Amino acid sequence: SSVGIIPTCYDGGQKKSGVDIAPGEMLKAGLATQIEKMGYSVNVLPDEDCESHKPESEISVEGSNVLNLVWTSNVCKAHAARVEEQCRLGNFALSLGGDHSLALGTITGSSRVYGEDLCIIWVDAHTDINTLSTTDSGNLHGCPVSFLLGIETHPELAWMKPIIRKDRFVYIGLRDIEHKERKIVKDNNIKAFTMHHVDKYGIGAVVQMAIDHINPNLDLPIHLSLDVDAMDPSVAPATGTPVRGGLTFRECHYLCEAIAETNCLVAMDLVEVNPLLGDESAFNQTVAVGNSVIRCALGETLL
Ligand code: DIR
Ligand code: MN
Ligand code: MN
Ligand code: MN
Repeated sequence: SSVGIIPTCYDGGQKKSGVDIAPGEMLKAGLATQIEKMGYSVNVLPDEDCESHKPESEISVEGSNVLNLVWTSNVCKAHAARVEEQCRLGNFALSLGGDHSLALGTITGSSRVYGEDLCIIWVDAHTDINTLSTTDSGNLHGCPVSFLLGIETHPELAWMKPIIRKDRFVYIGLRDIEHKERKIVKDNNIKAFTMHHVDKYGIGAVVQMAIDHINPNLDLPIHLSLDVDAMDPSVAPATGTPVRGGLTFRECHYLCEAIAETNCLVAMDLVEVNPLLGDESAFNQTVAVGNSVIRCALGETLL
């Protein structure tokens, strides 16, 4: 089988530069060859030219301090088409970001092919479910889930036509949830496993419960959206918004292995690696762990 690696070096969904050089660094560290060695054929697509998608002027949204709405929309629309193409070819669609606003495109792309069957596992320290009116930071990487689940919409993002079902969406790894986001998660009945649940039940049971919730018969396609900040900063330090108390090295690898074991995984996002945050060893460590969890999700460590 084949893996399409789709790099999009976008950093406009948040304010720290550096997240845009992650795909290049992950590829330089050997990601494509590593996946080839596992027996896949790998097609590395060119980097998206994000600068060319920058509008002459941004729009402002009333009652919102959102930044880069048009730019993010343009980049994600282009990225969605590339993910869609890989899925249509029957390839595993591996998106390398970039910040997590890219998920507006990644999941729209896969859902165009897999429709309402598509299940999402969102692994993150954060819920990323702010709306245009609840976001304090104005950073769109804190908002993609609200658009994907149809909780928020904006004419600029009308191309998304979100069809992700709330009962086929689940969080794992949460520990930094804003007050207004908590209300959105509860009001919409979205299944969420926080780090509290990981401590209480163990990662094995949490992943089992998460998969049982979205895909009990293991007959539906799964898209894994993995924000490296889900991992503990001691494991993945080079990221824009580290939060202590995250998934250990093995917990995150186990999670990816368990998802690989379902044979349902069709697409994955690896986002929020920022090689410029921290020293060289933090950088190398985070790039390496990013590549390592990707290989696990593709089944590397399974017998
Ligand atoms: C915060 C931080 N909740 C925000 N979010 C994220 O800006 O909306 N950090 N996603 O990675
Ligand atoms: Mn930049
Ligand atoms: Mn996060
Ligand atoms: Mn995120």
